Amino acid sequence: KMTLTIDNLQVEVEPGTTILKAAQKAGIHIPTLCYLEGINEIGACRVCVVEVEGARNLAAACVTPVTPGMVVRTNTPRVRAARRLNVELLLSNHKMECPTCVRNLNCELQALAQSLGLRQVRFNGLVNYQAPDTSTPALVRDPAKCVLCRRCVAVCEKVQGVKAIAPLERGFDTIVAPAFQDKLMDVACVECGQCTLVCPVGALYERDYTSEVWAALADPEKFVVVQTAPATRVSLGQEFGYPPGAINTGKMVAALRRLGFDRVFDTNFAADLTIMEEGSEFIERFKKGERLPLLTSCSPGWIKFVEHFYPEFLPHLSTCKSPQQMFGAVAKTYYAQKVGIDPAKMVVVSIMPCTAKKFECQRPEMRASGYQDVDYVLTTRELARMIREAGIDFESLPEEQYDDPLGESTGAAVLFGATGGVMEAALRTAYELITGKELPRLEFHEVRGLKGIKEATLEIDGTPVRVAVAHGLGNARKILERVKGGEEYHFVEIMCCPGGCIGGGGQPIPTNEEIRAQRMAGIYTADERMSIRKSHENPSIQALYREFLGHPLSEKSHHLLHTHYTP
Ligand code: HC0
Repeated sequence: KMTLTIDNLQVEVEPGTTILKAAQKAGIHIPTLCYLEGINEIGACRVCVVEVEGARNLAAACVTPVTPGMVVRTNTPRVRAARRLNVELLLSNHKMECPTCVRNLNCELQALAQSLGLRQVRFNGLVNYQAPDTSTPALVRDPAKCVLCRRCVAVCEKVQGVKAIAPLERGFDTIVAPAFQDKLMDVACVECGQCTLVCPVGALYERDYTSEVWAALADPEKFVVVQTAPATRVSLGQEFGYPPGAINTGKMVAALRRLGFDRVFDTNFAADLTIMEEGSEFIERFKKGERLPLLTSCSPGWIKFVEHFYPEFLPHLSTCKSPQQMFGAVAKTYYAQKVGIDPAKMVVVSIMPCTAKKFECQRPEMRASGYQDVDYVLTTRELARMIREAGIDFESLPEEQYDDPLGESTGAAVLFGATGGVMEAALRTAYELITGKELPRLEFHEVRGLKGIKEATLEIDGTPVRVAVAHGLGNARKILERVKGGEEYHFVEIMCCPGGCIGGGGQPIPTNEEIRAQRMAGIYTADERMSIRKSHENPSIQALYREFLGHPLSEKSHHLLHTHYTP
């Protein structure tokens, strides 16, 4: 331990601690912008400068380690002037269109300018007015708003291991972009949107489809059906002042009805369906010892990652489409027939915590119904915008129920929203289908929690089944390398985003480690609250097989619910 003085307070910390961390310990807030704990600690923006006694220059608190007896001042005229000047310079080459910016009122630069008392920008810097990159169906990159903090670059490289973007050029010409300033569409970007979660400003954000959805809702010819992803029910509330992880399923359903959707259904229904199909696929492959480990296939950023970086693993992917896509295919066939609606007039909208789902629904493989199975994907953030635009008071909404039958689901399905959930849901069903016995305990704690890689060996009927779970593509890479190195697993769940969908790139901002943990707790509570907690016990799924599909892995199932990804 060592002692230093910050603003006349004695602080005791471990050697190697930064001034920023030491100040936090003392309850002193030092503003930051480029700093992202453990991911981007580069001292680039110089917003966190402080005075260190005896030093000539101001020090960036986020990267300067403390020394014994150090005397730090965080709130002097010189410090305040420097911080203001640094932010003023950032604003001088920033496209300031705050009232119309997607991040207005949730922008770190705006908040900084306010908290530092900045009232004017005296300089005119060179703004990069290059047109925003709208080449992908999922993301928009606007260089004119970029403050070069490099948080997106760090997340893309260090957390996701993708490296789609980097700082290019020098000085005023510096730009964060794909190599050679190619379009995002033309590089190995997986469209996960983790960059949009860490961007402090409006330089990276989701491609917005709200106007298309408003138009469909206003069209009397269209029958507009909506599905909500597992993770959205524990995150949407954050946009309306609820604590992260608060379970707002009923209010979300009520809001969607008030927006005018003709039917409000649940992706969780299709998650149960996925378990029936993927569980059966696993049992089949496990028995034959074929193409093991089976890799889950429901996370579209992960699929794109395999396609770009590990095509040799494509045969290992489950042939199951994701629940979002299974839902679309079932809605435009089974449900349309059941209620006598022309699928050509049906519009399927998804509310997802994910930006890559926007890409997924436009993939050519996803037209099994004869139409594009899912028409539009809105992120949790876009739904919040629609609710606000419609003038709906979220807090005073009643708790409403999903419509039948594609709204019925189980506790297993909601687990999909957190890392380990698909595995746990699959095990609940696979165990009972293999053994014919009831599970002695429902929870598989081995695959829960936020640890990057989770491994377990479970006994099913005396046979050891070795499973692994990874979230965040950096961890996915590690697992795939282990498999290449000879490590034997039978079943591996991979989710593209840290934490799984609760940490998806379309979730409310901020999304950080603490918030992920809170949303994860919400997911487990939501599971406990369900009266049925195993996918194979969902009566509406049983009816779907009885009335339409026949049985899991039937010909019809294969046609509608499965696909193949080819290199
Ligand atoms: Fe997910 Fe899904 S669980 S990917 O994370 O499998 O996005 O929430 O909707 O499709 O169900 C996202 C979340 C989904 C799908 C489901 C899966």
